[in-house]
Amino acid sequence: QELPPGLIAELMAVPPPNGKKLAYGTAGFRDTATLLDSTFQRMGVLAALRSIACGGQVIGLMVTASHNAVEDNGVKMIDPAGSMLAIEWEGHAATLANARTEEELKAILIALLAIAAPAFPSPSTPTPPRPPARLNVTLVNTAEEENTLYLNDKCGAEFVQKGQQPPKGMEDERDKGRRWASFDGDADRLVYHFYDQEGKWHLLDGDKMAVLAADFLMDALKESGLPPPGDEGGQAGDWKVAVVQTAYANGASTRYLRDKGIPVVFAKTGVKYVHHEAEKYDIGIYFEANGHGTVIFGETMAKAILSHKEKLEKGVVSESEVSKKEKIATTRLVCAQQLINQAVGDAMSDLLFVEAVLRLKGWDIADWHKGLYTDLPSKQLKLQVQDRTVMSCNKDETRAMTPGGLQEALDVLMASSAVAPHGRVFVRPSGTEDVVRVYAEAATPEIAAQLALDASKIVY
Ligand code: NG1
Ligand code: ZN
Repeated sequence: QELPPGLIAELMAVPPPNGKKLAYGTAGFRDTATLLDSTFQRMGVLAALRSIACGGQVIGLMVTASHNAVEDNGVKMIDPAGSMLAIEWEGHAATLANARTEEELKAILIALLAIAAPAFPSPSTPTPPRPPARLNVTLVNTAEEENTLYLNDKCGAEFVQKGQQPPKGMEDERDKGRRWASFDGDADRLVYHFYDQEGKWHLLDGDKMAVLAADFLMDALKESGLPPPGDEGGQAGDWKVAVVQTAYANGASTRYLRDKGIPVVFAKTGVKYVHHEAEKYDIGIYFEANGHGTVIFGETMAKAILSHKEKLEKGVVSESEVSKKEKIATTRLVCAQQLINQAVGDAMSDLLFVEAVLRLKGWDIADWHKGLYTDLPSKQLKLQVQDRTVMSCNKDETRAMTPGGLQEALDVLMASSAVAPHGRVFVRPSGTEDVVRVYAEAATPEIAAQLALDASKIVY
């Protein structure tokens, strides 16, 4: 196997930045945009090699630093199933990104070509691209619209959710009652928002999606008549379904789920932790308040749903009103599994899922907003501290373990009658920024803001 002529020269013309070791982290390469020219070019080459290794299937390259400011940039590679790049290839990516001399580049590329296309590659047909589905959407804040618009600048899921404010471009939307969605730069976060009849703006965050999904799937599961797991005995309720939340989940959503008998478990903040926890269930539903999330179905459950559907279709079960209802509910479970991206939270498939559920329920966004629970007012702050590593938390990050005395002081705040009922505050060091985050919620926005402020004073 030979490298295409001119490739090395092209790559040598864009050298990697001096004195910088580039690393492929959990979210790919992330750095200041000016340092990543060579990396972007080389990831294009690596994507081609990875595609060869996957029998010609489509490989994705996501170009953005998610919700970060426009000066930051990032590039991560996505495998054909829509999941993160296979772990062995993360190392290849880093080696290629850091190769400096012509010889180094040549050696690594020849080695990768040999890995990607072993001497006698078996012929395989590439997957044809699927025809795009049509959805009638209005786009705002696009680059074409305005030359001065930057990614995530006064718009995007982070701006809307953390700031609890509408994005730029919504000024004329009052009175229209339309529903809007905000993604982040790499389209793995989704939040909804709208103006109500009175012209008041409302946010529907990840918690609202988790509850909508849980309600819908629990109803479908009950109505499907799906037999319990295992060969004999048992009850339909033996299937393990849970919603995984983080400490940032609005307390009203947790209460709503528990009141409905839907189990809620808590995991550490960050997609990898919540995803991992959700994998322990037959149906694991997870959404972070900021809009990351999805639903995953365990293998046994997925198989059981399919064989139940077959049985119903073959008429093994009698053709009654009950079985008609069961068929519809089972089809819904099958479709939900196909629509939702189970590899990773994905704003586009989450959006299609929400749209489908709303349509089936006959709900508009105001119904969704009012129909489940009312958010407790909350307030989040970011604190610049000298050394955030002195702070550590318990396993699900609901309590601060160090420095000593911090949690006790927060407990005193929460016990005060001024914040009762529903007052809750916690602090944790961010895993992605050099800050400590403070989250407070309470019965009114004023009390929540005061609670966050009082907690900040304790941290400083
Ligand atoms: P940190 O910076 O550790 O709070 C943030 C988000 C997480 C997750 C990660 C990226 C909040 C409060 N935190 O983490 O939910 O999205 O970025 O994976 O939104
Ligand atoms: Zn993102």
